[in-house]
Amino acid sequence: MKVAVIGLGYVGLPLATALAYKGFDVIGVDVVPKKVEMINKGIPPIEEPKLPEMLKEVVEKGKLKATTNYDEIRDAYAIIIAVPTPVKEGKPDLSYLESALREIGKRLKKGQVVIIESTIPPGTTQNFAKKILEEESGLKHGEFYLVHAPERLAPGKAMVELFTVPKLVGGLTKEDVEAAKKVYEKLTSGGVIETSAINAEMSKLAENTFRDLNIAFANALALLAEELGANVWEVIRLANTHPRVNIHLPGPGVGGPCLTKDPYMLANPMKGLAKELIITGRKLNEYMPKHFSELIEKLAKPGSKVALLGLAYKGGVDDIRESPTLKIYEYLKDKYELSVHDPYVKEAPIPFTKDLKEAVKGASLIAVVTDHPDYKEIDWEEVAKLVKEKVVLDGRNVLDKERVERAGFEYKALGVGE
Ligand code: SAJ
Repeated sequence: MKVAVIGLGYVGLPLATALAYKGFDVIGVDVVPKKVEMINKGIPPIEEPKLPEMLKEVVEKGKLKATTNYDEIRDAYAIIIAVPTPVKEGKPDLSYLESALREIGKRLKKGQVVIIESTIPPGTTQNFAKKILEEESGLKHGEFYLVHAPERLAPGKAMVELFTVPKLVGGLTKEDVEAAKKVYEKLTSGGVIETSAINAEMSKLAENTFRDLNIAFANALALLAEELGANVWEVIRLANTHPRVNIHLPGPGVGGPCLTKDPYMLANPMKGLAKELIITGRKLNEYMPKHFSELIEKLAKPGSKVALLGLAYKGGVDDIRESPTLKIYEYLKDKYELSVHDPYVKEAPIPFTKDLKEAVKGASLIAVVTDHPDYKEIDWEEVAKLVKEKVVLDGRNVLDKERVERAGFEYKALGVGE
């Protein structure tokens, strides 16, 4: 079965590779020629565990071919859209989606199924995508099929979860769902869950908004714990021993491309208190980098060197999209001599080093921003020899307090009051 994937980024490339791996003949379309060239050589332009080996294999077998030419989608059974749908100042920008839909619409044939994997505001499949496809193709929905099957890729785990996580397939009609099911039932062992387009749209946004609000609650507890002299990590650990409680973890900020935008897509069409609830949670999470910067300012004298550990938006990945570190860097760059360390990141708009010794040399404060597993293994006795002042601020509760203190450091943590 031939399948086309439009947009070969963080979602589209792992998906195209996974489909090819499962035996589909995949055409990947992207507007960036350099990306297409790399993919056709079997080299992924993004970092993702297991992707390099799998991509190389499917390209060598001729199961995945990338192109900039939309004409190659003509004889595909399904056309899957995985283009970005960014949110700018709280408002979704559907321009990439629109241009993909127009290009597809111009070439759409009877019987083809169009699948939107990109995250979209509720109602987009019915009120936006269907209209554009009908307008461009001259066909009526029913002659072609249309579903929303939201991507659920967590960077770092994509090449595992694509084959195991249940897939939501939301159609405008039963026939839509049946048509798209033929693709996904061969891809994931997690099964296909059939629903309507509007329910799929809302549930995708609900997943990430749930997580964002839950983290905002944890951050609210952290701020209170700092005021009251409590320890938020202990508070959450205790609360989570209740069988029906699962409070997430606080931190210096919530990054990544999903939790930072999906709550806005969900809240925009809401009204009153419901809207306020979600936006307030988001704003609280957006405030955390500033709060963490203020904690740093309490511990380090202006002009001294501060080492920020972690530039990726979450532990164990090289992805810096919406990383809290970028914001903390902005707040503090004129006040301190900043060094930024990250063992995974390859490129960034701010200076950083992979060498921990270089990062901490002469520092008056070491602040952990990202929960990279590597930070658990730091040799604090060695670090103690390099720093100017022995003070550590742990933003993610990743360090072993006793080990840090044994090396003579003063240990401070986000969410822990005096
Ligand atoms: N974070 C916290 N506290 C926590 C958990 C996370 O502060 O308790 C922070 C992380 O440090 C990070 C941010 O939140 O900065 C986001 O990380 P994440 O692990 O929550 O998720 P993402 O953005 O990598 O991926 C999410 C996942 N969604 C859910 O778990 C519901 C993933 O499964 C989705 O596929 C992905 O969004 C997506 O593409 O929508």
